[in-house]
Amino acid sequence: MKIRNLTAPLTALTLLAACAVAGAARPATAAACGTANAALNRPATASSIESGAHPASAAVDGNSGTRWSSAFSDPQWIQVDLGAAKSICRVVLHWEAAYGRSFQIQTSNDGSTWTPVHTTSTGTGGTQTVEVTGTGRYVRMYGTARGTGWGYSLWEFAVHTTEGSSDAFWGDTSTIPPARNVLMVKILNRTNGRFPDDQVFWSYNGQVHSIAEQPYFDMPVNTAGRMYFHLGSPTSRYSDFIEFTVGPDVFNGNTTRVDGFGLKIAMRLRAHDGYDVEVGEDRHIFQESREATFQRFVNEVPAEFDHLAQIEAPYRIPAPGHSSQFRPGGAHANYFTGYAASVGVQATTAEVTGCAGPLAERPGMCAALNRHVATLPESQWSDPSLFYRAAPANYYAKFWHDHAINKLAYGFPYDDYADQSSFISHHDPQYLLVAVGW
Ligand SMILES: [Ca+2]
Repeated sequence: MKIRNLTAPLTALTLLAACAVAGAARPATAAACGTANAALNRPATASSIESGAHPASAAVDGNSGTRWSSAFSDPQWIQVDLGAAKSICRVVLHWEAAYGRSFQIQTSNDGSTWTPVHTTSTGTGGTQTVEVTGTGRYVRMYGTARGTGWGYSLWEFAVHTTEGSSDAFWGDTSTIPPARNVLMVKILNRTNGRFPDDQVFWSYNGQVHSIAEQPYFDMPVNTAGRMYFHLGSPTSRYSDFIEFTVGPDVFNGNTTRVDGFGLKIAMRLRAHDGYDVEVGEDRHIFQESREATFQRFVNEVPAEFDHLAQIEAPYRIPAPGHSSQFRPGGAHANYFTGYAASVGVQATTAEVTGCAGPLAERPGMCAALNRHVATLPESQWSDPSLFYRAAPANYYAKFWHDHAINKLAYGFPYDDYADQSSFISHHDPQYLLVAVGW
């Protein structure tokens, strides 16, 4: 079960519970990818086996002389359980002669909902090293077209993670002091030198500090909290926030684009059990200039959405519902209305993008409208590969997904439907890193 974004209209803040686990990867550079095989001797299962001599476990036993082999049909899969959510940066497939020509590498937190992190239809067999960015407890090779008349057969299926590797983006985590409250929050200046540390401000519950004064905050239990960030001055219009609920032994929270984009934000949650995931804008967005990101938005969204990067520039890119052009009387007031009506929903465009009015209590339908899958059978509303394929769709939300770590973002209030949001939650938290960019 998932929560609605805290900024959603009519949100019941009490719905926040430690029941959801979303995760996103640290997009790892090759240098930051660990060398250990995280799949080694982990539990593996497969869609089928050719015979008892070729079990799934033979692909993760570290022995190059043993292999898994499937039945001679499509599709077939093999998956491995890493034991806990990990940031996955590389998968190595050591194919036997029976290789997969078309297959995906997929990740999952629950073993049932899968996210593709690599897709190919031109596999050539041999030893294939695939650089990926994803997070999950489970990693799966999902084959849809075999390269031969035989099945799929892997001598070894190796998975590499960022665990234990260094990552310049998040800096040195060994010096983070232990929390006396629930978890230690550290705010990082990732403005690429645009602002010095004494001009990067955070505020929470009446406290205001620059990073230069105080980069750490020992987070206590709270309900529906927000931490705000300002660049330049404590009241600058260059501002954004994260939102969270912190229990005695749990952190629940997310980055959000539900209201708008103000600053590039990413956060990484580390727990004492090794859980270590991140969400928010990806490294590429952090690295490029603010001007480039605004221009990227204009370049990538359809014309109806261009103005969002202009009407509050250079401070914000507001969500569609905050633009008069998408409201009654505006140039694009009818952008979603016909599409919504085609599936029996009488809602304004702003009600669609804001999951308000008749959609306030309909998470699935609101998400389906925003993602343009509403006319498909409801059974397909949770398939991310079908999302945003045609207009009308919430291309504002799509943009933030396209440029988010693991493509997870809160682009509209019910964007947690089908596990697409940037919500993360874990018990026994150790620290939360928050990167603030320009
Ligand atoms: Ca083997």
